[in-house]
Amino acid sequence: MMYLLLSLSCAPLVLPLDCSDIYNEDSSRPSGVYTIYPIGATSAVQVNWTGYPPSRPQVFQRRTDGSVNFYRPWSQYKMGFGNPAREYWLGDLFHLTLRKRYELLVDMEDFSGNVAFARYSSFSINPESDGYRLHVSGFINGGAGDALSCHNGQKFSTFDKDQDSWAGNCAKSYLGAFWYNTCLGANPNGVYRWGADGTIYAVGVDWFEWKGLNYSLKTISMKIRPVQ
Ligand SMILES: [Ca+2]
Repeated sequence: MMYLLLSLSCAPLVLPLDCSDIYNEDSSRPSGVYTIYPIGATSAVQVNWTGYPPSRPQVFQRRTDGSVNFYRPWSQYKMGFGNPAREYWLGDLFHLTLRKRYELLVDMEDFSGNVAFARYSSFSINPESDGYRLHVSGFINGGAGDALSCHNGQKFSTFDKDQDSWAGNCAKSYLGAFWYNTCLGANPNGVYRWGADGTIYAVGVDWFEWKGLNYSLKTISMKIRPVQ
């Protein structure tokens, strides 16, 4: 019994908040899927740990091949879904961005092998009680242009929770879930299509300032990293 008590008292009590905490604990860990705890022991979330130093970003959204359906209700976007190693949405970004200051990097690729990015020096999300409202600023152009600033200050909307600034329902009209305004400059959670497709306007994985709203990207990922 004494041994058990000693073992418990010596057990590591620090749970990782994010990937930088995983790195700080043991930088030699291999790449793979690890568990983080954004708000404590009962908040386990799986993330894809790349093994890079903590200055490298942590992905919270990724599209790569259309393998996951992103047309999902509020409860799914709150909880997270998909496969951390491929296409996924991490869920509850409020708690992820609560304790540190973060910047945002959006990487994208078209079906011709061209790549571009958009970077934002400040990124945070309000609690669910305020609709996971987006705060993004400090745009830096990596060739993609700025399709996100028009979403700044908006609440998150899904087809079953219309919190956009349009009289209609942006999530239903554009088949995604996002911080829709009236409605969109970017639709990263839209329908996965294969490049140029104007059959149904603006329902694809679009980034207006780079490829327009009738071109669905091959890949897009949204990732954050702590800033000093
Ligand atoms: Ca509306």
